[in-house]
Amino acid sequence: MSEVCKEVPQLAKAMILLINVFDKYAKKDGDADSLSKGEFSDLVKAELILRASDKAKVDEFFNQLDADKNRTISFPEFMVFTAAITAAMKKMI
Ligand SMILES: [Ca+2]
Ligand SMILES: [Ca+2]
Repeated sequence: MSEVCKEVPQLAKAMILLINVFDKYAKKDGDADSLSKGEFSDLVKAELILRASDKAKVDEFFNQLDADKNRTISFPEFMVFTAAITAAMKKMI
């Protein structure tokens, strides 16, 4: 393998990480395509610097993200969340 092939660009790595984190939590209930409220709560508590341990806050996030109101968070809905959180983090660092 050449040096070029071994080097995965940083942004691509970040994207793969996002997919891996989503999959890790989404598959817990057997439906790997979406996050239930419990899965979303576990993900937020374990994987974010910002501790959203407050149940009301998790519920608020969940309801805002669930754009199609089917009571689960799909990967595109999750990406809206990560984009918003990343933009908020940028203001803090
Ligand atoms: Ca699931
Ligand atoms: Ca949804």
